[in-house]
Amino acid sequence: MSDTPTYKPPKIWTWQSPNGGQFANINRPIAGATKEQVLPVGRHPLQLYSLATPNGVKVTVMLEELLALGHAGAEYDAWPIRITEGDQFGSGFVDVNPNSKIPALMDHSTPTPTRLFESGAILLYLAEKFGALLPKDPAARAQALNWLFWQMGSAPYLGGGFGHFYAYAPFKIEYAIDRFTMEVKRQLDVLDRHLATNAYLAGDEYSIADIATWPWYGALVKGLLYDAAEFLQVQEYRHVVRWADQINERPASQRGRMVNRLWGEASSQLHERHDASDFETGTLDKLKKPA
Ligand SMILES: N[C@@H](CCC(=O)N[C@@H](CS)C(=O)NCC(=O)O)C(=O)O
Repeated sequence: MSDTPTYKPPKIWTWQSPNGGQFANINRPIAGATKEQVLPVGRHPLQLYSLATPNGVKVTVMLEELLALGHAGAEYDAWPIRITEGDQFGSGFVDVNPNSKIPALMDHSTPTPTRLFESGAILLYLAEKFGALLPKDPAARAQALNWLFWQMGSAPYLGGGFGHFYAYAPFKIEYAIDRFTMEVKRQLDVLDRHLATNAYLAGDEYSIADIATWPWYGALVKGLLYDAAEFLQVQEYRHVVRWADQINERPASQRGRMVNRLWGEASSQLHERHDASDFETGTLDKLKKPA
């Protein structure tokens, strides 16, 4: 191994900020709000506070899929939370998600408003609320939940582990990159073996398990995450690639990935979403036009 370990942890860790890593300016060892910031509320019962990161788009894809299925009650307002500017530490956001991470959702249609955080919990809540995208058959439903929770437990190794050390850390550490590359390739192989004999993660039906997993592992094999397709030799996972290509074509999936996206091609960004027609007009364009 080419790295020589030089760091000897002190007896007591102290916070030395910033540490030079990308996003280091938003990392803190304490929870809670740092500033008063009221969240905007639009006209729909569902108010989403998010950003088009892999965890964020799970929810916008879900809402767009529900709307495509004809569930008008899934209409929503989506407000961007600029995590690099610390919006997740605003008092209003912390009231919705004490964990200060996107996505966060408020459902104002319940007798008292329901606050929702953790993307997996939000997907399950919406699937149950609308009776959609979660198989009704108990055995298939169990499979969907297995894979939904597999994703929730596995993706931090891909994002916080592999992605962090391969793409974002201020210097490359062979030990860390090796450790997390090994795990991510193992995870891809888990998916690949399952998708060799299953159209979707829960079997024949597209479900919240696929909606949760595509933005991480689907995007990875499509070369959309961490510029790591060659490094990981993603083409070897051909059943994952087949599944990723299939989901990539879904119009609701494409729409969902645009919502609260603040970077990339202008045509791929819809900063705020309040109505289905926003996809035609584009809030980015609206924001650019003089009032
Ligand atoms: N387990 C959470 C993870 C959410 C998460 O990590 N969100 C990131 C963006 S993908 C975030 O808000 N980061 C801001 C921060 O850590 O301050 C979920 O699935 O909802």
